[in-house]
Amino acid sequence: PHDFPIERPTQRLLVVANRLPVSATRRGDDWHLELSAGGLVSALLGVKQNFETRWIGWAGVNVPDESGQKTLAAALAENGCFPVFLDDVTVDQYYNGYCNNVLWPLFHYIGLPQEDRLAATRSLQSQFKAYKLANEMFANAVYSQYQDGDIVWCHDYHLMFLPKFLKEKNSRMKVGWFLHTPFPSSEIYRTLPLRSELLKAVLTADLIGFHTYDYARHFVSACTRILGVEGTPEGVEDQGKLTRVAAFPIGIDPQRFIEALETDVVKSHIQELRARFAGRKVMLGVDRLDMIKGIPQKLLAFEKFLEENIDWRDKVIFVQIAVPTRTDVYEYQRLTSQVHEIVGRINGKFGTLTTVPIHHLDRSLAFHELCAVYAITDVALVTSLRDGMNLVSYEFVACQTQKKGVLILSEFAGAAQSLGAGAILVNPWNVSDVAMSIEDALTMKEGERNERHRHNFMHVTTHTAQAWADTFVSELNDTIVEAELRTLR
Ligand code: ADQ
Repeated sequence: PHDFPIERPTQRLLVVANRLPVSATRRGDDWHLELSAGGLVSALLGVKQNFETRWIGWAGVNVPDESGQKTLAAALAENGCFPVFLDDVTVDQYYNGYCNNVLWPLFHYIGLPQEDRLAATRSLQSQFKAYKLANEMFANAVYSQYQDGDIVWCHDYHLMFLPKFLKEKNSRMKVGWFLHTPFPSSEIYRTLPLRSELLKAVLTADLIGFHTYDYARHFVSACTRILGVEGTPEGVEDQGKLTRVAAFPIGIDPQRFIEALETDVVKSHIQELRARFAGRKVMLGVDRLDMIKGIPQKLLAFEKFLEENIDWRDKVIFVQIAVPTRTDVYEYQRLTSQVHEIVGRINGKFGTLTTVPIHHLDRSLAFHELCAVYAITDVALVTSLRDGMNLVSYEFVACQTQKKGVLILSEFAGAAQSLGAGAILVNPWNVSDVAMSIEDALTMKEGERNERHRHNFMHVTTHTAQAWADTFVSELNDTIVEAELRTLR
């Protein structure tokens, strides 16, 4: 009966994250925008095909003047981005303070501020106030874009109050929330003052997602123990209202890496690096310089390996790329000096006139450089003390189509649950264990390397970022439909 397809309006997806996927720099009256190609950005480029996506978040710059705000908003709007303007005080209290000095360490089992972080504890109340206020500003920005039928997807620990503020504005809004970090055991979560308020706020969402089943389970038990609500196989139920809680493991866009390896720029970079490191096995670490990534522990393990394996001293090089982040937070400054000190000591001890065992870089790499260095690596070392997922391990696997190198992976990264069978799993706190794993990895036979790589490559190429985003969004749609049916019954 239909001779032509029925035109359905494309559903709109509002993605809300602390940071927009572009960074803005002021150039006189104009703005220069640069796409930051993180995991979340490439994941959501995929859903773009089915949805009209809009981003809402902070542009990472303080723009105090109204005319600057106007021109920036106009430039961003052309790229589907809508800014939240945060002043320096809010950034300090909300972002550096409550997000990065309280929630981030707590969710990664480092605990609440104490000793030298005690100064921050005294202002915890005011940081919490700023956190709520910032979340309200995000809610206003979302609401000014919102149209009936839109789906709102909130991201990460920065925005735990956002679902509540959005539902207060419009209870029919479809709201999902996804946490990119681990959710810790309820025994550590419950140390947080004002723990209930945060949980209640998140529970107003329709769907709550985590990387692993364990994080989801920890969240549900925090809710049942602290709020006294009921945990069900589907999520959390409070007086007849169900909030769906489930695991949605993220992935990468593997094609982007596989295709890059075929480009001339990456190929010539691979040649250069091969020549530079000729005659030596290459070990690699790529991390933000963060206390959760276990960089000092990994360096100590490498030191122990060199101490115990004299023959390997001039046959291996360890390239550690450590991007500085959150440089305003004291803990991160201290970590940088600690890492530099260990690198200096090891290079001093084992270096020769012509070479040093650790090649340490305090900076980020361009995409083509990153692909090349992943491709020439024999052993990747991912030794996070805790990590929501860890995409570096996925990216390494995607770039190893030729070499089939070995991945040493921390048990405490979410990725251990997906790449565990192909990687060598380690406890990063056990320096001897990691040192022995380095030896095993460097001497592993080709047959075993191929088999392990095959397993990991299969996972990385099937559990992609696009699949992750599609699953979350369609589950969110279904959750709403189910809820509506329940109210009709
Ligand atoms: P991150 O803690 O940032 O992410 P990760 O998942 O490894 O950790 O992602 C880092 C990204 O930054 C990767 O795409 C990587 O290529 C890039 N990157 C890191 N160092 C770099 C360097 N020196 N140069 C260039 N690029 C670099 C948080 C959580 C993780 C979770 C992700 C996604 O902490 O556990 O996997 O979000 O949910």
